[in-house]
Amino acid sequence: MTKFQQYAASVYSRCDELALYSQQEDCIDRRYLTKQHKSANEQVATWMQQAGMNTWQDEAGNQWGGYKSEIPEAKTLVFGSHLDTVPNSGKYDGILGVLLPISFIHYCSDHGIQLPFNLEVVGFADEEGSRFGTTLLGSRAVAGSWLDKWASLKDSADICLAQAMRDFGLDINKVGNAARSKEELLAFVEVHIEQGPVLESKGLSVGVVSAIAGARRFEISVKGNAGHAGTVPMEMRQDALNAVAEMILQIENIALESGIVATVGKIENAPNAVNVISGNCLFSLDIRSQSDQARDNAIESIHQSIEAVAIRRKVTTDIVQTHSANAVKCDEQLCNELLQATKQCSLEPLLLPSGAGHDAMALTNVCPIAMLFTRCEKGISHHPDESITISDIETTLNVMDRFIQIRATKTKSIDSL
Ligand code: HGY
Ligand code: MN
Ligand code: MN
Repeated sequence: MTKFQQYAASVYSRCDELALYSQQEDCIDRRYLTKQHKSANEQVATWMQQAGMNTWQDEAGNQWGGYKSEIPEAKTLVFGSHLDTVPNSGKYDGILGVLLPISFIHYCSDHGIQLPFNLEVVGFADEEGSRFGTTLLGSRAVAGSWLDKWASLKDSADICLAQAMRDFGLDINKVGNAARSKEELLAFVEVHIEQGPVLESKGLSVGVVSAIAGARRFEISVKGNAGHAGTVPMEMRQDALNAVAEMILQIENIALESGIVATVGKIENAPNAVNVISGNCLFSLDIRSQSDQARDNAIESIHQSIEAVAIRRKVTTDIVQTHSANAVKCDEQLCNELLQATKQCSLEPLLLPSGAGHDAMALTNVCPIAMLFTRCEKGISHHPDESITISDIETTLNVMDRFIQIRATKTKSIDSL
């Protein structure tokens, strides 16, 4: 048992509590600018206040908490992750990275611990992109890389982002005020479940992230010719769904050959009737790689393959890119400090890449970034079976504690120069 045992238990039970804020009865589904997002922000703000933090919500809907240093003009070390989820998600993706640092700060408050830098925790409002398709909206607002064209993004109910912000009580014209300056930030460190099997396979509770895979996302529409399932001969059909089926298998082959990952996760078909040949299809495509060049080469091959299928099957296509984030290397000094902190906890230090995307990617152009992974059972994520242990939460808190002590010592020595 360590000094963080009760704080770890609190993180674990609060993940259960936050899971209740969902737009679906039978699974976790919390999306940007919904009433569940608002309630989750309010609940997290309450926990932040109980931890002795002052709280505010920024103009993009991100929830913030601050634990100020007594040193005037101190710079700020930010921890955080996202509070939104994918549909039918687990309880820990993003959430752990918000609740764990809040509990660490609660420990600091309880013990009157003062630091030579401010600590802040942010709950980003939209990392998954589940509602509007484009991801990292909250963190890109903080990074000052919000795009005006996003105002017209629409959700499945045809509500545009600007209207959804108004309904939430935000003004999209003020989202620029959410941007933080380079001068005030020391670093951004994101604690996150690994969402993969490596830590578990090595019997490790935590790992330090070396780099985050780059991603590009597309929406691909395929237009054929609807028709009677009984009367149109096979050789005369322009079947959109069959064309998409062939495209998806070709995408899978290209991904296997090029060592990248490609996922078609969403598909819509119209008119979607048992006795009607498909006339229109819309499907998503998510492509990732640790190498932007490998990713982009594979995308070029995929585009060519899609066009070849379309010509042969006499259907037309329209490919729209909805997201692009290049691969990001984590800050070397921060990684070394996290590895050192891991060793100080008598744990085997491990540096590993992240195949998943994270908010930290967006912050890399305003401050140095790093990530600390916590083991999750069987690497399962984006699924209700996502699972972690209180013991691994406690270990992560211990590593965070050591990391902050390393940082504080360095900051004091720099300040004393
Ligand atoms: O899709 C991802 O990599 C992240 O979970 N948003
Ligand atoms: Mn996720
Ligand atoms: Mn995540």
